[in-house]
Amino acid sequence: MREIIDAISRASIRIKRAIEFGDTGYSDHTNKTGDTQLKLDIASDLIIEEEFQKAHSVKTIISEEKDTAKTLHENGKYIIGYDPLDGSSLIDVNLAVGSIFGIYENDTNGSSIVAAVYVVYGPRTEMVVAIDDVKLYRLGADGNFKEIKTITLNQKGKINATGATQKGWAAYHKKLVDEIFSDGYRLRYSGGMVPDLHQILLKGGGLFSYPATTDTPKGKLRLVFEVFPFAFVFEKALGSAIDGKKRLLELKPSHIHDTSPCFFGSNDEIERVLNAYAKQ
Ligand code: P6P
Repeated sequence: MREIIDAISRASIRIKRAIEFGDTGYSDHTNKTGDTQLKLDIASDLIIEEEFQKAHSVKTIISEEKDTAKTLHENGKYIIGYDPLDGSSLIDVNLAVGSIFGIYENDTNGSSIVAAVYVVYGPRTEMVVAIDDVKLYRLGADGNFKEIKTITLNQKGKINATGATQKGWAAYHKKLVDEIFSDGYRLRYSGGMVPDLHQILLKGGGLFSYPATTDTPKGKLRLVFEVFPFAFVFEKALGSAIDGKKRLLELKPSHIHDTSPCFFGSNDEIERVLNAYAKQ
């Protein structure tokens, strides 16, 4: 696992430079999910693939920016599902973005994830590694990541990050959101999954929701590259992650780009979601 984290560290330093000084224009390609790829999406994906080539424990990589899985080392142990540059369209307005990695054994079912890593490219470059617990690292002036602290969520938080277009929300979802705000929670939502969830983790808790909507009945966020890795992080940080009714890590994707409605948060807030969705 160490060589995988080292590969991600090297890749993140290269991606950080590409974000700061690279071409933020669009390519003439679209990914499997139909997103028009930024040149930075493709560049970040290539950087990560190059660094994983040096890690012989990586058997297969599955990227949000690739149509199919790619085998790197036949005798490798791990499958890595990753989103090389999540929220990349936010770079044009100078908001934080991130890279997300799920490390799996045998297959990419939620129950097969054994570690998760994400990197936030913001005012500072920070990496969070979840294996047995959740540790925060920060990139220093010397070009090395230094451990800062262990992250754990409180039982209850103060932040409500409400994803998806509101006109597409179900009435019971809108009622849940309004009730949470009426309890004094503060709206914190940038449209970037990585910084939005990182804020909840570092501020001690709250709720991030990306529900099913009329235009995205299976939600928008991808199980293998985004949802399972963050579900693993939140559970290891003593929080919870559900699809509205069950643990996200109990799900099995029907294909590598499959999506799910998702809720990540402190246990009190997730309990409120379960109660609101149980009646539906
Ligand atoms: P919406 C970015 O495009 C992304 O995939 C996630 O990073 C983010 O959480 C979500 O989409 C935002 O989607 O529909 O709320 O703008």
